Amino acid sequence: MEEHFHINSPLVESLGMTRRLGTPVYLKMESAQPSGSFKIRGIGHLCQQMASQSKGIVCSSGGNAGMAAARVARSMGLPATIVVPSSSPPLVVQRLQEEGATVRITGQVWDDANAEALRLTETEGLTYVPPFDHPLLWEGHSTVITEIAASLGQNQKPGAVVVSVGGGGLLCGVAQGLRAVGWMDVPIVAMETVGADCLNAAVKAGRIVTLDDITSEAKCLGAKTVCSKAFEWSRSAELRVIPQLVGDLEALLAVETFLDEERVLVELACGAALAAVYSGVIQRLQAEGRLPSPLAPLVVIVCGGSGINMEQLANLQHKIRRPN
Ligand code: PLV
Repeated sequence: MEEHFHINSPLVESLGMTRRLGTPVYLKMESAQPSGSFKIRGIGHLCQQMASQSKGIVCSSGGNAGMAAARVARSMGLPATIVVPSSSPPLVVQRLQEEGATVRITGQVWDDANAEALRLTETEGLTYVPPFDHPLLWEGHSTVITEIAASLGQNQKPGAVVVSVGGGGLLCGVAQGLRAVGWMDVPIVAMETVGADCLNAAVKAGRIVTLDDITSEAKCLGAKTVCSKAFEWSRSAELRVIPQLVGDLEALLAVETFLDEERVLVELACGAALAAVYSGVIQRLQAEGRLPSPLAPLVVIVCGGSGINMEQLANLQHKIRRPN
C-alpha cells in the first residue's frame, strides 16, 4: 500500500475573512504540511510510483516542490538534487540543504533551472521530478479536495474554491478532485500576481503563451508557461475557472493581514490566493454577477510555502513598497 507523506490538513473557518465576505470562509491549511506546502501530496505520490527503483531524483523548483521532493526522497532513502534559480532566496537553499538535498543554483528563473534538471536527468541517470506538470502530481494534489469534501460533509458544498497558480499543477489537482467528489459546478478562482501571470495571459490570448520574464516577487508562481492541462481546464465546458490577478503589493498586504489575524506566515505565492478575499476580488466577482450572492461557503487553499521568515518578509516589504 502507498505510504502517505502528507497529513490531512486542518480545515478551519477564518473569522476575519468571513466578516469581510459576509459568508463563511474556510481555510485549508496546506501551510501545515510537512515541507510547508501542498506540494508533498503530488510529489509523494509521484515519487512512490516512479522513483522506488531509482538511484536518485532531480527536481527543478522555485523552492517548495524541491522542499517536498527532498523530504520524500529522504524518507525513501534516495539522494535528491534540487535545482533552483538564483531568484530563490538564500533561505530556501539553506532549508533544502537542511533536508539533506544537494542544491544547484542555475539561471534566473524556474524555466532555466528546469532546463538544467532535464539535462541532469539525461547525464546522471536520475529520475526527473517535475514541480507541476504531471498526471501523478495532479492525482496526488486532488486529495486536498476529497479531504475538504469529507470535512464539510454531504450537506455543504463550497460556493467556490480559491487557488494560487504557478505552473498550474495545483489547479489541475483541484479540478480533478472536484470531479472525483461530484462538485464540477463549484467554480475555481485561479489567482496569479502581475508579472507571474502565465494562466491569465494564456486565457486572454486564447492560446498558451510564454511570458518574456518573471517580474513579480512571488517567485514560486514564476513559471513562464502554464502547463497545457491547466489551460485545458480553463477552457473546459465541464468546469468554470475564473482567472484573476493581483499586484505584488496586494499579495504582500494579504501575507501581513494573514499573519496578524491567523498568526501564520506564508509566502507571497500564497498571499495571491489570500488577496482574493482581503483585496475584495471575490466581492467584485459577486458584484459583477460572475459569482452568486449570497455565496455558499468559500474555500481558500492556503498553499503555504517555506521560502519565508521574518527577514525575508522584511526584504519583500522593502522591495515591494520601495521599488528601485
Ligand atoms: N511552486 C513551484 C513552481 O515554482 C515550486 O517549484 O515550488 N503556492 C506555492 C507556495 C508554490 O510553491 C507554488 C508552486 C504554487 C502555489 C503554485 O503551484 P502550481 O505551480 O502547481 O500552480 C515556479
